[in-house]
Amino acid sequence: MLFKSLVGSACTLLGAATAFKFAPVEVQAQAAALLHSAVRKSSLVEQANMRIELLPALSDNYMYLLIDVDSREAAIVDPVEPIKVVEAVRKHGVKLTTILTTHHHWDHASGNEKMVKLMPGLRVYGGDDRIDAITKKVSHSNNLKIGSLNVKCLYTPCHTTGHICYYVTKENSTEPPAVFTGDTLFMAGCGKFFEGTAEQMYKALIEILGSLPPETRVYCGHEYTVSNLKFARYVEPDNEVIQKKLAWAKEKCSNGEPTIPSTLAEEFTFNPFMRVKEKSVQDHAKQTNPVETMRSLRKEKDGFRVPKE
Ligand SMILES: N[C@@H](CCC(=O)N[C@@H](CS)C(=O)NCC(=O)O)C(=O)O
Ligand SMILES: [Zn+2]
Repeated sequence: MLFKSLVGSACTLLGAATAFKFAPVEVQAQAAALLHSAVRKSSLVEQANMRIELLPALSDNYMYLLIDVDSREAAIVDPVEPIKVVEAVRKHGVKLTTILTTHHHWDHASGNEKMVKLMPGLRVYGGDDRIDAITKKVSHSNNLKIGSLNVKCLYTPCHTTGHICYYVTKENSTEPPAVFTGDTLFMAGCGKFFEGTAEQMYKALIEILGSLPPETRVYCGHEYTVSNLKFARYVEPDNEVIQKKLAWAKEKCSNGEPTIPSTLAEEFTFNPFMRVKEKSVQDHAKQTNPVETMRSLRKEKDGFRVPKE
């Protein structure tokens, strides 16, 4: 699954990875990862209490360094490239205490063992026994702390049966919270239903994530925004928000900049999987029920050929 994603990435800069298309699949994967990592820029989202560094990894994954500004304690989400994490931790001069793992797939969890070797004593959280180096299995509504930040675990099974999203708040802060959504909610899309159903993704996107404050910033597991918005445009050709966002996302990607984060309020305006209650989306799917619309959209996207433009 992942080798394919490494060479067929949504945000292929200069199309460079395609030069390796006749090489063995492992070489393709390594070449694509190197090319992408070299050109994708990291970026920092700063708030008074919470600092989040977006660290591009592999061809289109994100790792996130979450820093509590008050205590200088930090957590890392899905550290698939540990050396990059260590460099970022040193750069910020923070104390890394925790790994937050969204799910067990290797493009998210395979750095855990090395991370723990490099920085012994790390707490490793996740919702699945298949997660490497896990020290504490969490479930829905479990709370943990990164310094003064509160992290609430949201159980969102479907992409995998043990998928967890992490919702981060700071008490008495007027600034927006953050949610790390792994491969459940992507900007303008959602994860494939590898181990779950449309009912579960509906619950995850609409009932659990969708009921967080609308200003919540969404930090997802992959840079798939351009290809997701092309599918969104196909579902809702008359939705101008999608067209504008697509032009913006293409520009960002061509500069090697992330399109992340979005907000939940924004997702409800352009993400077809968050818009399954909208008539325009239901009409496209030839359905009248939101869960059936979700099922139909996912099936359609699984076979969708992303247009060049
Ligand atoms: N469509 C992906 C293919 C890779 C893939 O299957 N990715 C998984 C996560 S590792 C997924 O759930 N993708 C969601 C989707 O394709 O809509 C891409 O743009 O590169
Ligand atoms: Zn993934």
